[in-house]
Order: sequence, then C-alpha cells, then structure tokens
Amino acid sequence: MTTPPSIPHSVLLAVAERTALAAGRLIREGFGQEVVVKESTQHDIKIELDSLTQRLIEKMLLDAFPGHAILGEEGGEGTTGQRYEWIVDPIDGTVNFSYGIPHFCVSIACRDRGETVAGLVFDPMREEMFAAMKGQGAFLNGKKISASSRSDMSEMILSLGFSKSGETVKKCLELYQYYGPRSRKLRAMGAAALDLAYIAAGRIDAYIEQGIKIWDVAAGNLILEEAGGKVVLTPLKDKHHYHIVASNGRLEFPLT
Ligand code: LIP
Repeated sequence: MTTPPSIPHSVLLAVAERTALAAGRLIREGFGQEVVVKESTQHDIKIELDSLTQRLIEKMLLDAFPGHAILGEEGGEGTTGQRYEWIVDPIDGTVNFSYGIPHFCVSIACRDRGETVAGLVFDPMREEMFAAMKGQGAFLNGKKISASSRSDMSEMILSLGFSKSGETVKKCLELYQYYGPRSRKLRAMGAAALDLAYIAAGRIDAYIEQGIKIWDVAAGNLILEEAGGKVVLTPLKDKHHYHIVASNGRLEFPLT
C-alpha cells in the first residue's frame, strides 16, 4: 500500500479549528433547550446532540481529508489502520450540558501513525480555543500558555473526575479525603478535556481520574505536554479506557 502524503500539522489544526467552531455553534444553539436523552445511567447521560455533533464533525473532517479514520465517543468512521486518525469527543461534559451547567467543550485530536500531532479543546460558552501542534507549544486563542510552576502540594488546586461507576466514585472520594487537607482547593468540574486545558493554562495544577476514555483526553494531553505539563495514562482492561494523572510536571502524587 502506498504511503499517503504527509499533511502539514498546521493544515490538520486549521481544519480541526473550523470544524470545532461549527460544532460549537451547534452546541450553543442547543444549550438551555430541551435535551433528548438517548441513555441514562447512575453517573452518566448520553444525549442525541452528542451524536448529531459528532456527525457534523465527521462530515467536515472527511470532506477535507477523505479516507482518514475517525474514533469517537459516538462511534467511528473508516478503518483504524489509516495513517491519519482523528480522536473526537463531540461534547465533553455531557452531564454538565444536560443540567444547564455551562462547562463543556469539543475535543478533537489528530494522530499520525499513532502519534498525536495536533489537537484542540474548544469551550463554546467562553469562546476559548486551546490548541497545540507537536513541538510547537500550546496556545489559548492564539496566545502562548504554560502550566503553573507551583511545586508545593499545599498551593495546589487539584481537579478530580468521578467517572461513571460506583467503584470509581468510591476511589475518588478516597482521594478527596487524602488531598483535601493537603491542597489549596479541590475541584470536580466534569469535563476532562477542560481540566487538562486549564492545567496547560496555569489555572489549576493537576487532574486525576480513575477511568477515562481516550477521546476525552487525546487532545488535552497534547496541549498539556506542549505547555510543559506531564500526563501519565495507565491502560485499563476495557478498550480505550485509562487511569489518568495529569499535572504541571512539578508535583508528586502519593495516592492516585
Ligand atoms: C466526561 C469526562 C469527565 C468524567 C465523566 C465523563 P463525557 O466525559 O469529561 O471527566 O468524569 O464521567 O466521562 O462523557 O461528558 O464526554
């Protein structure tokens, strides 16, 4: 099979950004309207707008790059053996969206031969576009960003994700017990991709979650690493499922 030509990372990111802006408009139009729930469990909700937004993202990406593969929270397109693969979460923070909490985002990453080379996290409510290309730094609305330099746990703001199972909620509460007295503040904001972007921008210092999907964090991981931060992903038994410890790269975590 002939190797497809290389696509400049700037071209990949430019298409991803215009796609995220279009997806953001669709999401904002739906915010505050009646939510059509497709599936609801104790700690999670899937809504019709997730699927509609992913279909829009898929169409725009594949119109620009026919033949690329797409892996997303709402399914995938194309064979995953392609050179370029897009990792998409159409609405990261779906429960927040469904309850009218304006804290959610679009997350789009592109992998070239398995390495993430471009990624963005777009918050359509604050119109904040966090973006990065491999080796080129991390940016918020075009302005360079970097993770904080806080190295003392007592000064840390730590975000903890409760994930989707009773087991992960229980484990997360143990982390609350441990880090609560030792940190400045704890947060549980409900959107993994924004947690990673906020560390990259120096707004918080770390984020831990017991079970997260690759589409929640693929773009945010690149943005954070390009901002000088550190991400440790530990694969779990289910496909695309990971334990994550992300930080500004200057803090240690005795309990995760
Ligand atoms: C969400 C993550 C969040 C996690 C939730 C959920 P979704 O992603 O961003 O960190 O705690 O359980 O997985 O489902 O809204 O795309």
